[in-house]
Amino acid sequence: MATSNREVARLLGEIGALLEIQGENPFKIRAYTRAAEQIDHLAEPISSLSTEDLEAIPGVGEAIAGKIQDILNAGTCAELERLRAATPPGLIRLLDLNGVGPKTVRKLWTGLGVDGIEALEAAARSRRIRALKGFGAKKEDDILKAIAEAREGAGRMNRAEAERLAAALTAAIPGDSWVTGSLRRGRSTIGDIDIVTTAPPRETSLALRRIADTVIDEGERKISVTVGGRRADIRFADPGSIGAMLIYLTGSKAFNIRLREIAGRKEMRLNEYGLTDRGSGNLLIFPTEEGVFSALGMSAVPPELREDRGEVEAALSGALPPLLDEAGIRGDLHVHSDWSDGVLSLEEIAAEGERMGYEYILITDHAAGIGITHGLDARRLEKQWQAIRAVNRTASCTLLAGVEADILPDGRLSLPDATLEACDLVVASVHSAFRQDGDTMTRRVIAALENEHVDILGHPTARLIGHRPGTALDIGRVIETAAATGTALEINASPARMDLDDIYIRQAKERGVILAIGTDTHRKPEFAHMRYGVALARRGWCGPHDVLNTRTAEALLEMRR
Ligand code: DGT
Ligand code: CA
Ligand code: CA
Ligand code: ZN
Repeated sequence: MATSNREVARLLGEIGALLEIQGENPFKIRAYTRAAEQIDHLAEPISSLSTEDLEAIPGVGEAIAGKIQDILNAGTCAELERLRAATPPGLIRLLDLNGVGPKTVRKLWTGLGVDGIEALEAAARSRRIRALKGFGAKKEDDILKAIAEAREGAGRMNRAEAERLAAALTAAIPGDSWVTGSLRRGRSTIGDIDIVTTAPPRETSLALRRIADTVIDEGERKISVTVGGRRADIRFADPGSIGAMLIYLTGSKAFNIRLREIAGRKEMRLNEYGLTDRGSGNLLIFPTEEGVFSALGMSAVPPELREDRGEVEAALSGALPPLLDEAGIRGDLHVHSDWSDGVLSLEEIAAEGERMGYEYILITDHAAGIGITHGLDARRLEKQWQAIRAVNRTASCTLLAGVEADILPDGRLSLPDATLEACDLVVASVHSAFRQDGDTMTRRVIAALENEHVDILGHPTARLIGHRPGTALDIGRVIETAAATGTALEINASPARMDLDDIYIRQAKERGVILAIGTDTHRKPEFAHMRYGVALARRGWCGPHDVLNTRTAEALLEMRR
């Protein structure tokens, strides 16, 4: 397979970062990082470009064009290999830490001899980092936090991968089965897959052996396997007592512990089999979760809330919040067409919207910007509006004429105000210079929120699960500004992003900020990712009034005026 634009961009970016770690010429460094940004956003495959076209890309001169050719032919180039050989390999991994860029890595390396994540953690814990010029106690804290985050995220699946594997497992199991664990709770990332089944253990074991890579552990109560390189735990249960088992295996662990306390207060003991009365020693079993909750004197807690974040108290006092559900979603607020980097035509998008039962879809093609070579400029955007109007004449799902404008590194937007003003709704997002320090990034995003034409901040932290940490954005300040300016924050439902995540969604909601769920669809199957966004919104305690997607198209347009 041809080397993708993303891969070429990644390797050029690595050269730029290594040059910076090595303290080489700033102009040379800038050329590589600029070329990487440009190539990441090229509309056509870079392997199809002539040398002449290559050299026409800003930042790409004769020298870099030659290296791109080598990368396309061999997957690497001499310059990259030279730099890798000269740099401790652990240093490159430090760049994946939130808020750590090449400049920081260079200082840590030259100033403290830090050569990897362990050495960095030791330096932070022994308070040696604050002594470096330009660093302080806060930076030290941030570094420790980033290390903890990186460990937490390591090796976790995104929801799409986890769902695919869970579906293969439940299809193979000869009987009824239920997905539990973090997947059922709707978390943005999944450590392992947990399934409860009433199928007979022996047959289940035989069936699973046919699709599993390995069987890790097998017993009467449970079998653990790996499929597609990922772990799955399958628990056996009797239909008559599956209620307590579903609760136990759905978790979270913190929620389970709280539930046991509640049982204890009622002189009962809760485990995965049922409730035991302390006095009589009788075991009460339940065929449903609701039965268990009701015996504990509380309302049934929706799986997405089961994190011990106040939901247990709310369920005990009958005060669980009303939650958003998929049926209440009237439309998708982030969709790309073939006018930019999507593959669907406007007609196909309208047809898909109709199939999903949507009243509207907000078309948000990329606007031209730094690093976005084939985004729409004001003129093409106006052309697109005509095309949208034409589709709307016959489609039952209305296309809204939006745009995904770029928030440039200095906080300006990539389209003139007059164009933004003429859009139905404007999404603005960060697509470049992800490693800006926290203060610069926060000011950049706040500047965009303060633009009166921006309605929604797209994928606020710009993280890519498993590939790129979120930016060093101060989300608390962004939430304050969003509340003050009435700008919505996106819940980007792409399984690769899940951005904002649950905790921030809840903070935003509590400050009165409106959320906007968008799938960031580029191809047809991605419309279905809406359910991941709804689950995240529920995890953030959002009700129907907390998201824009439950409003009618008229109400959305009204909001603009
Ligand atoms: P993950 O896999 O890291 O995404 O998160 P979970 O929540 O799926 O966690 P996992 O797979 O370790 O365990 C599945 C459920 O089993 C968990 O949500 C609650 C329950 N569980 C696991 N360990 C314990 C424990 O030590 N005590 C209690 N009460 N429950 C546990
Ligand atoms: Ca799990
Ligand atoms: Ca598990
Ligand atoms: Zn975007």
